[in-house]
Amino acid sequence: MNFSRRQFLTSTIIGGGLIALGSQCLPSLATTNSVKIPPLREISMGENLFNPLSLLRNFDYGIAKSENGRKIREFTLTAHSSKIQLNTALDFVSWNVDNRVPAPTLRVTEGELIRIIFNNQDGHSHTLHFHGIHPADMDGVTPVKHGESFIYEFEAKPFGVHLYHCHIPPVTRHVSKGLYGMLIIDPIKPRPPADEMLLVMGGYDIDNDGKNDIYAFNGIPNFYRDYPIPIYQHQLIRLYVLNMIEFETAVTFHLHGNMFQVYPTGMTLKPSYATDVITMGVAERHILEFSYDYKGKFMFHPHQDHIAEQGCMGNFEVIAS
Ligand SMILES: [Cu+2]
Repeated sequence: MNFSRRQFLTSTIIGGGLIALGSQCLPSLATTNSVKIPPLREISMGENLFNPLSLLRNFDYGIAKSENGRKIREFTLTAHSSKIQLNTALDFVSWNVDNRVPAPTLRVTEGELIRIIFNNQDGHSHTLHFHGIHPADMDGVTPVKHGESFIYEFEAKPFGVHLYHCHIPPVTRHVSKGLYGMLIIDPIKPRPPADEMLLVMGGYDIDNDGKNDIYAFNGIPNFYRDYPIPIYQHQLIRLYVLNMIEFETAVTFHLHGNMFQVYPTGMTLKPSYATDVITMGVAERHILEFSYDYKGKFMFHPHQDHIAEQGCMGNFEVIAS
């Protein structure tokens, strides 16, 4: 596997599945609590510093601290420019966090204090703007220049699936270059055990003409089309899904051969409704839950089919449990 050094150092195989473990990442209770996760195949990612299969179930819990009786989750994130090999013919210079697109998936529990030490080692000014509830001076709209750092600190609330992204204008450019990621705030009472994973939809404007040329789930176009995500039949899947496709008003997420339960913005503990296609504007995100009755290969993709045909396409490979 061709992981970044950090991913390699913080990953291990447990129970047949690849999950985050180490000083930066702690195992998700939800994914280690009696949930079987299929093993991942070994994949060479060419020039890329990250691998979408390794991002899929990778949740960064930061470093847990206690200060004055307060629980703190501390993260260190660094902005870079680095090349992504989008396909065999196409390289793209991304602006990113920690040399990966999407940025690390930060995960905390409601009520904890989030502290993010943001170092900008890129040549451009950037910020980290978080969705959620926080004071104005933590809103991440003040530029952090090249070589400078800023510490974002705020209480994690409300529980749900949130996001963070650069907010330097033009935001369309800074986001479509790759500066976005997911922030999951878990409810104090954990959700039931499930095979948890995340999908972030993004678009790349290669020629800087204000239109996307190619799209992806978790950074690399068509990756999960070519390397289906193994899941077990009858296993509850909890999918954290986020739309970060700029230049499109909205896209949908459609799952084949199944229906999913929708927890809007992840802010409910009970599903609101079931469907097999959900419309998401830019920055909209949800928790979707489902399990498969049948074995075999099932697609997932936006039903704006031109977007699916230009890279935002994936498959689940449902295997007998
Ligand atoms: Cu930026």
